[in-house]
Amino acid sequence: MFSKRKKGISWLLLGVLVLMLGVTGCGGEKPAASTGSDQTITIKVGHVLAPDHPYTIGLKKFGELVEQKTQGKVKVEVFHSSQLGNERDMIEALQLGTQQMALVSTAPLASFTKEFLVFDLPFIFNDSQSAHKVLDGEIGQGILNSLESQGIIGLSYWENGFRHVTNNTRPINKPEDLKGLKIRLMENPIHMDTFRTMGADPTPMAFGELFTALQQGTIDGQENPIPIIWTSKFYEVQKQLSLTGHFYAAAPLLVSKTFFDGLAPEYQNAIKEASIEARDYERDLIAQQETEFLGKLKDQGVNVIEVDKSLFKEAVKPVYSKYEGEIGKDLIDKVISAQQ
Ligand code: EAX
Repeated sequence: MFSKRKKGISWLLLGVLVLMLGVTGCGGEKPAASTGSDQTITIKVGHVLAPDHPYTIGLKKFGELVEQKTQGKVKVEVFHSSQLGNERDMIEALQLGTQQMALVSTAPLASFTKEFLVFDLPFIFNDSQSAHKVLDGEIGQGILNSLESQGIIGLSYWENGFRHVTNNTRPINKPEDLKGLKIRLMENPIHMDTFRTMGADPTPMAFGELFTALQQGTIDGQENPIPIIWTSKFYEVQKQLSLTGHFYAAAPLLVSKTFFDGLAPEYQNAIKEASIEARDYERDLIAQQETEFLGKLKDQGVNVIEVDKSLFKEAVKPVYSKYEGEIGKDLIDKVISAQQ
């Protein structure tokens, strides 16, 4: 029926149609990325800690995983030591879309949303495993999702760790020993009230200013986990360490919603998967360093004091009464019972 000539024209038209579908993506597949499938996307991720802290090592691992999962199309640049600003600056930059990612403690998030306050209550978590169970479960994920209203996507909870008090004035064996000491804290109302309740003089300060303030003696002490006390060399300016473990600092890995929503689904999935795999890797590093570095701190002449934590737990009970209304007694009870 068809002449050879007409058949040839049909095949030609069919070829043109297939070519058009392939080029314009009308065939249904989405371009590999909003910036064009042949371009490399670079993510800048910032944090405030030292280049050898698990935050840095874990983020480098995250970058390797993302690059593998996207065949090299998405790369991650890690900026440590507050190179991109302090934690509040970076959270604001994510909201504006001027920075792609950040790894911060939950405490500074209190200035943006009240949802995370429950995690900043003193002694709310029994141990790291219990914290991971709550954070990685329904309660933690629900609170992480609340960040979307702030223009931020919380990918997973990494770990900063249990925080302990250091100072250069006197050994701290019991809460009363904190009386009158100027202690630097993160910018968080619960943290400030907790130390005020114990008689200290709390001073909010960005992490990047902390070492100099300790060195100059403008503050007497601070509180942070063992890996930070070692990697930020606080042992050079702080000779008393009391293992109070008064706060657990979770560290959500955050991405700008504006940036993330512009990525192709396959890149979004790669970033989500990598954030979980690297989270577990980073948590293991924190656990290793908490054990390894305590001995090193003693070798540097730090007086390490094992305190009776029940004295501190009793002293901070008024903080729960004060914040029960704002946080919600039912949420506090849920976090406690979820650890049983
Ligand atoms: O998130 O500020 C602090 O003491 C935190 O431990 C630090 O920002 C890491």
